[in-house]
This record gives sequence, structure tokens and C-alpha cells, in this order.
Amino acid sequence: MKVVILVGGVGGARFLLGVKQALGLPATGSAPESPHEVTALVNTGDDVWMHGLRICPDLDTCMYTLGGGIDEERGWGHSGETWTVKEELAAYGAEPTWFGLGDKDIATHLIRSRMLRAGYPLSQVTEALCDRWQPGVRLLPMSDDRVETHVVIDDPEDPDQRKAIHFQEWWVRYRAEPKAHSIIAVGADEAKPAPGVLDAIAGADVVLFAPSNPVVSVGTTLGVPGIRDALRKTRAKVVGVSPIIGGKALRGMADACLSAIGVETSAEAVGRHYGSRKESPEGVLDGWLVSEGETVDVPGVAVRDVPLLMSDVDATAAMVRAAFDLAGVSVD
Ligand code: FO1
Repeated sequence: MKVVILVGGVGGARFLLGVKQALGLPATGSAPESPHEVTALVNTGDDVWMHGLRICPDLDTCMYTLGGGIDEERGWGHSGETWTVKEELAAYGAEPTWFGLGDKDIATHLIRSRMLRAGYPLSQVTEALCDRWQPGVRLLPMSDDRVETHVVIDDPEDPDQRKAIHFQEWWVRYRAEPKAHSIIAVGADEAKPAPGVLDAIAGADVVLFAPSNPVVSVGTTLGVPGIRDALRKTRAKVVGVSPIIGGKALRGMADACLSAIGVETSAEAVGRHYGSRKESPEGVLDGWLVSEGETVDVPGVAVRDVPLLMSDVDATAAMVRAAFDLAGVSVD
């Protein structure tokens, strides 16, 4: 079975672990004999140049998580990490000092930055890095072109002014506290889907939206010209998993982002925001998995409620099986 999943970072990576288990794939490493093909379309709007290095948080989080190298408790970066270079940079007063660059993680960014400067596209860089990590799924950046999420906030130095800061500064330095007046994916309009993205969607047997941030992760990917149309055209069913449980965003900053685009923090509002493929002109969903006990109505979309907490891989795999079922596909 060909499965395509739109993912962001931490939540997306955990969801991919469940996809692998639901398909009987080993947790880490790849299984070339498996009849299943899994392609993750990964958000790159969080990507950022720092200290001369290109950082791709969502791609790296998926690669380390599926490759067995993630720091479980942080959800990003390497396990067993040290921070010597970060301390040295701080000793020089080299900004930004608020971003945690681990020593092992820096090796990834050095290789990526060198390959990008040599002219390799991000998708080929990712393939090269994954050769070591063997995530067992194909990790495709949504685009090889630079798309960066920026957030418009009140200028802390001058509250009468507004300024746009990079998503990483808003999320890491300011903990998403300053109200986001608007969120802009800079470069999205000129971006093209990375090679293989549109073919993967067209050839899929099922497409899933991980319970990632519907604005700055799945939303950014949907904003790459061509991807939304491909999702509306594919013969595969498209089933999303709500990132909102009981009106609360599980992790991260989904509610702060949703209010920036005027969408209420509820499974129903997010489902309607994605929209029905059949009934709305821009809609992309056929199915919507919401949390057990929630009654949600999304016109033109089949809604099912199941336990949605990704408390462990078994729980996540159960969610994935429910999504497959809702899409009318079965693994065996
Ligand atoms: N998140 C933090 O909260 N603090 C950090 O210092 C931090 C550093 C970092 C370095 C590399 C990387 O790949 C991710 C990193 N993240 C950090 C996580 C990152 O900001 C978020 O995971 C994504 O951008 C949102 O999904």
C-alpha cells in the first residue's frame, strides 16, 4: 500500500512511528521487502539560517525520531547531546544565543549547509542524510525552494509598531507568548513542490494529515502551489487527524496560530478549515478523526471519534488503523 502523510515536527514524527507500526514496519531502519511504501511530506517553513548553518527542524525531528536518534524528552535534537559549541558561541556573544544547537546536531547542519552551498537541492540533501539514519520512510521536503514562516507581533521595543520575526524566534525565544497578528509563509507563492511530491500524492492509496499544527505545519505544506490541487485530484482518500482534543491544542502553539488566522481552537473548526474535497471549492478532506466522545460536524466529510492521545506507539498505531479504516483501505 502507498501511504502519503503530511507532517510537521514533533507530533508528526510520533505519528509516523504509529504509521510504521500499523504497517508492520520495524520501528527503526527500513524493510526493503515490505509491500508498503510510506512517504512523509515534511513542512520546511520552520527552516532557518543560524550561525551560517541551515537548520531544518521538522525534517531533522522526523529523521532522528524514525532513525532512533531523537532525544525523547525534548522531542527534538539528538539523544545524549552536549552543548559545547553553543557555549562557545555564547562566549563570543554570537547571536542568537536563545536557540539550542547541540554539538551532534551541528554535524547534520554542517553537511546540509555544505551540500546546499554546493548546489544540491534540499530533497537530495535529505536523502543523503537519511542514508545514515535509515528512517524507513521517504522523507520529502514539501519544497526545495526557500519558504520561511514569519510571525507579525507587536514590537517589544516599540508597542506602537509591529514587526515580523522568524517563526523560530517567536516559538523558541518568546515561547509563542507575543500575540501573533498574522503568520506569513515567506516565499510560498514562488515555491514549487519538491520532486516526487505531486507524484506521491497522485499515486497514493491513502493520504493522511498527521495531528500537526494546522497552520504552520500542514497549513504551510498546503500553501505550496500545486499541493492542494494534487490532494483534491488524487484517487486516494484523504483523512486528517485532529490536533485539537477537547478544544485544547495538545502541544506547541496550535491555538496561538489558529487565532492568528481566525479559526477557533476546536476539532470542528479545524476540520471545516481544511474543508471537504467533495463539497468545498478548496477543501482537501474526505475523513476527519476526532477525539473520542466529541461530536463534530464537517459538511461533506466523514467524521469518526477515536482515542487520539499518542501516549505510546501502540496508541498511535491504533489511530492510524482507524484512519485507514475511515479511508476504506486495509493493511492486509
Ligand atoms: N525548540 C526549542 O524549544 N528550543 C530550542 O532551543 C530548539 C532548538 C532546536 C534546534 C534544532 C532543531 O531541529 C529543533 C530545535 N527546536 C528547539 C525545536 C523547533 O523549534 C521546533 O521543533 C519546530 O520548529 C516546531 O515544530
